Amino acid sequence: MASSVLSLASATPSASLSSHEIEKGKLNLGNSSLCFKKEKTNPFMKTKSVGRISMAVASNVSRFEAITMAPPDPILGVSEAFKADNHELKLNLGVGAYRTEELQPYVLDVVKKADKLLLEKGENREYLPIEGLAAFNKVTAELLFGADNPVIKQQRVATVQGLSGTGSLRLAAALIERYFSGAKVLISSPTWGNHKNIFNDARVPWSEYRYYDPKTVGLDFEGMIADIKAAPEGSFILLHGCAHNPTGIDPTPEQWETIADVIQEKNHIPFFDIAYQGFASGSLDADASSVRMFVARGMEVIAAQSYSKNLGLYAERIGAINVVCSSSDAAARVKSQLKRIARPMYSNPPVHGARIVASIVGDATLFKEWNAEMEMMAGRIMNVRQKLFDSLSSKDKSGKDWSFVLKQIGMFSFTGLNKAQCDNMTNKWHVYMTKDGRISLAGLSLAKCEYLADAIIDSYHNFPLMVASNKDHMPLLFLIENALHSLTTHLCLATDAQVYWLWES
Ligand code: PLA
Repeated sequence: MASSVLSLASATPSASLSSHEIEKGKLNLGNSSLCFKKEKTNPFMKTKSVGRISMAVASNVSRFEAITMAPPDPILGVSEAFKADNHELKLNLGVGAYRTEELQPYVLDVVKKADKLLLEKGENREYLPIEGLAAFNKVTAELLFGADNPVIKQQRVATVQGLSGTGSLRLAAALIERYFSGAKVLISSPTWGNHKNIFNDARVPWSEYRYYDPKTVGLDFEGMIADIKAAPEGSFILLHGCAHNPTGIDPTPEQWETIADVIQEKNHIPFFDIAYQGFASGSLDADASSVRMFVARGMEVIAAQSYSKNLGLYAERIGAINVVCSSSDAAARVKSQLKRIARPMYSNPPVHGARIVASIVGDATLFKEWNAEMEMMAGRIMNVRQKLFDSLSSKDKSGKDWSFVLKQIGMFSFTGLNKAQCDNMTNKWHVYMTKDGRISLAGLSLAKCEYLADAIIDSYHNFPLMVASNKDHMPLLFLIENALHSLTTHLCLATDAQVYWLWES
């Protein structure tokens, strides 16, 4: 906030101000009392003229006074809290970022090679066109749809390089807002936290379809289908192409077919967010099969891609938005409008990461190496998943079935821990995670699995009982907060002396 400032400025041409802008007043300077004229040009800055001397007095009130403090981001804010903790056992399972077994960030060898080649070749730093690097746009569409997909040959895909997955989703949201006024986007419940922000900021109305069933710790397929059927005709249905975030639960190939049937019947538009291609199964092709199946049906499809995870290009902000249209003419028009939206937002996208992607995918040897590294990363996460399950099963003597950990795929495990239990994970065990109960297995090492299992078992079994009996004399407000939270997000079942909290979507 600005402190009070008294400045002596040159004479103010008060004569040039209209009479209603000048107000007569008095100025006290120490013991002397002087006449002055107050100019009411700025309510926060009082300019005082004494003869040829004018004094600007900035008041203590900031013009940004009405702006309140924003809460920390539920995902990226976790990393900030983690950094501030000095405990030696602390573990960051918040953001979905791949770490080595030593829990260090990982730059893919193939990215280092591509970097070196680009350096040797000598890159210029000219602006890219608004739609991004042409070589990148070509390979990114081919990676997603398959190089020999007819939609590519027929030039029916409008591809624009976006600011990674988030920026690409935002472009599509703006397109929807501009050309499908009033149309709703249906998002899964739960979904990646930022989806709601993206559509809110773009002023696109959204509602949720059922996705996660806490009772089976699996997909609520019937609920999902019913909600998609009930949506107003022509809605956009946001689908996670693979490795659903946060649940790690994907539909089976048969279920995907049924989802496509319903979307087609209702004339909805499928909108894929595919941020983990290659990370779910280790295969780029297998992970794109949901998107390709919709396209093979002749449907118009929107798909946002990200290279943050599969190439580890997080901070390079590399991704794309693809709109598959029923004609090349429509695709050209859509692309022109996407460019029109991008230009005032950020003008044009970053070049270096786009060149990395284009050179890796465009070179058979590097492409092979990338696939091998992606398999290695996906494999490490699967190993950690197995070890966590083994540790939970052997340490927990309650008979609880932890097999959901193995059934989930991708970077995350959705533990079903409620907010109070998540708080216990962080406050007592220094395990940093999002409050929806999601843990990023990509941030876990084999060596830390037992520690994590101890933390989960403690939080799962002891913490609800602690709240229920208040044996630790928790402050009343704390209990009320947890009770309110439970009312809204949890189903509370009391059996005998125990209290079980079941996660509800
Ligand atoms: N879509 C989904 C489903 C995601 O999970 C993420 C990233 C993105 C898009 C966007 O990623 P990008 O902009 O980096 O390409 N989700 C992370 C990070 C990994 C985040 O929240 O930004 C997560 O921890 O959920």
